[in-house]
Amino acid sequence: MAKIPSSEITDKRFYLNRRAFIASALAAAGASAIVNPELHAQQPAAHGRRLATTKSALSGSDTPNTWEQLTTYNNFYEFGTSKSDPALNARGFKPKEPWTITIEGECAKRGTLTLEDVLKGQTLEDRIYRHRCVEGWSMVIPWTGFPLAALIKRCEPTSRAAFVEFTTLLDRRQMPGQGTDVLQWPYVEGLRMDEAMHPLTILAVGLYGETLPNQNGAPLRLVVPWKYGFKGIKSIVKVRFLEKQPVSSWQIAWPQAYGFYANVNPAVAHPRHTQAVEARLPSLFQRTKTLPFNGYGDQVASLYAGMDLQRNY
Ligand SMILES: Nc1nc2c(c(=O)[nH]1)N[C@H]1C(S)=C(S)[C@@H](COP(=O)(O)O)O[C@H]1N2
Ligand SMILES: [Mo]
Repeated sequence: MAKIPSSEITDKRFYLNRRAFIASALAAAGASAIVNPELHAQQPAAHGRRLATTKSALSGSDTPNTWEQLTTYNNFYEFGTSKSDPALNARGFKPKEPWTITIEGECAKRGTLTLEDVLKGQTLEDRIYRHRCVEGWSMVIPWTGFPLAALIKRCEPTSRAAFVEFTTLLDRRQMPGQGTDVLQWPYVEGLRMDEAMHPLTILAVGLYGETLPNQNGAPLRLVVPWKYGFKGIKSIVKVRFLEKQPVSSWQIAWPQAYGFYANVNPAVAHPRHTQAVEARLPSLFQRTKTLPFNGYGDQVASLYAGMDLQRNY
């Protein structure tokens, strides 16, 4: 049997005890206060470094989920497939210093940039965005980041660049989920150039004005608020400009369920989950109607004028 470090055993015990406690507390409370137990199954992330930020005019005004909720309920399959796995398994992840991003493809400035280079002279903004996962839950997340457009301009894409592809770090030693075949690794996502240049599209480096916790995609991840959460690729190490539409890891895994566009659309059901309603976490049963483009339609619907969004899901 593989040796389990004692720290992990302690974590596991903490987790199981906490679960049992929550289960009995829920039973005692009756069915009235149904909170998702996975939201409390792990310790929240340690706080990061405070960033110098300004509030963005593009920030929403919904009340954000708590730090605890946002750092204990995650999808990051590199660290396991259950919502509470990343908080536990990403704890030891050490993003390489300096973090480098390779710039490839149809652009003048191919090469590598460090994250420090990218952030030099860049204003960091706080933006509260709604987040909708295709699985039917939603949260409100106070990101800290900057427009993806700022990085793209600096790469000087050629006139042939019609799409941008992003790739997550591949590191089997630090990312145990990459030893499984739930997805093709490394995780790959993409955007059409106009989507990538849209002012709502950001690269996030922080949460609540502090550096990103590992489980949320440290040190750099994509956020596209009108699309399903899976477009928001984490721990990005490569940006590539392409003439043709790239193929994402989720399209490879299940093309009927995960399209390239992935615009939030209550009228197009996923084979396993309705998209008409969502559960706003932490409550599992407080359902609200899902809005087209996750409520950002006024700002982005024109990008898709004339497109059949039933076919281009
Ligand atoms: N590399 C990578 N990025 C990823 C994922 C993943 O498994 N691996 N999961 C996606 C999904 S399905 C969602 S809903 C969001 C979750 O982001 P959060 O944990 O910060 O809420 O990350 C997305 N980005
Ligand atoms: Mo998701």
